[in-house]
Amino acid sequence: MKTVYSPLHALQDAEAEFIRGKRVPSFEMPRRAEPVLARISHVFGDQTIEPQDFGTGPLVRVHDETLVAFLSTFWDRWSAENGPVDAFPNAWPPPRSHRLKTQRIGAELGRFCIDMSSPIMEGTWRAVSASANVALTAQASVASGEGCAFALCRPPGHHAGRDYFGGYCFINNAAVAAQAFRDQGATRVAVLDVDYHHGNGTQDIFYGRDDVLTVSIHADPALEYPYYTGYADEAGQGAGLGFNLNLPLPWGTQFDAYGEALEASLLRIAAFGADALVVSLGVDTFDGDPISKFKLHSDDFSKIGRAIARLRLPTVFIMEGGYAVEDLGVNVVNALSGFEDDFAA
Ligand code: SP5
Ligand code: ZN
Repeated sequence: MKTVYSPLHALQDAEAEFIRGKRVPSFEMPRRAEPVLARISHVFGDQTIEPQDFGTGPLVRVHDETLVAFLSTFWDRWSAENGPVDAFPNAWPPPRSHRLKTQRIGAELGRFCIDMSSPIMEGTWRAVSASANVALTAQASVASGEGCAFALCRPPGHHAGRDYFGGYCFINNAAVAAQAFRDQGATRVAVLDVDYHHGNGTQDIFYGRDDVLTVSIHADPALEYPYYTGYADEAGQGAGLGFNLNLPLPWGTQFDAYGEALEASLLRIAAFGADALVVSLGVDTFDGDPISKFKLHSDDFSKIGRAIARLRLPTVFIMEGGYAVEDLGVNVVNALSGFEDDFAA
């Protein structure tokens, strides 16, 4: 399988995030890409390419222009006032407030940023736009008949919504890729999100639409980030009603129950009649993951890949979460090679 990768990801290098009041080293770090890249070249050989530059056009197809403008200009404004300090919000607009009246930089940060895990630093925009270009290059490769491709995206994307960012995510790489398929003539596109956390951003972007089916298998949001979305009763709205499927699962979930949710997801996607598939591939469902509580083993990721291959759809895999860095390469590549083994067969 062809992999798209950009070394610019390393420019997003957060020193810290805040968990339970504590400032801790960020779980989402540049080092995450290294074992994945190493395992890719070990298993697939030298099929790694650099992204092309698609500019911001494809990004504003799924995000508000205000978010894209904010992310691309924030650092210059912030660092002029505050010096080279990683930016975290310290205020958020409460419900029923005048969220648009102030243009003070910290206040603007609070209206776009939903949490304290996703600091903006000098290289953030270059890393984030490279990550989106990685996704778009993989999508273009699949659209031109490649069958499948892997976008080794960093930072990840699935928590970024139409007009907000957080959860280590700034631009929704999977949504950008899905929309690119639509804009190039695909009638129906499915996004399958297997990251441990609900793909709230992807859901948000496509919630009112029936041309992009969003399916997410994740930890029960009553227990886990992102807490406020990801429940089973969120089915879409308006024309999109019936085109969002959430499959929340309890802490401790092993492959038996996970596999059943996966089968239900694949049945829904097959019934939808998708022309193309985007997989938000998080492997933080691994039992050794430091921030998660599912119990999948490395060989279970091969099963996930093989199951997805049965859809026989042009497929772009987009890297999302996964924080057990030592095992990341094997887990990600098990999913990809499981897919490829059964896809070709
Ligand atoms: C892309 C992605 O996987 N983003 C995940 C963002 C999760 N941020 C909240 C982390 C909360 C961790 N709580 C458990 C602490 C265990 N020591
Ligand atoms: Zn995750």
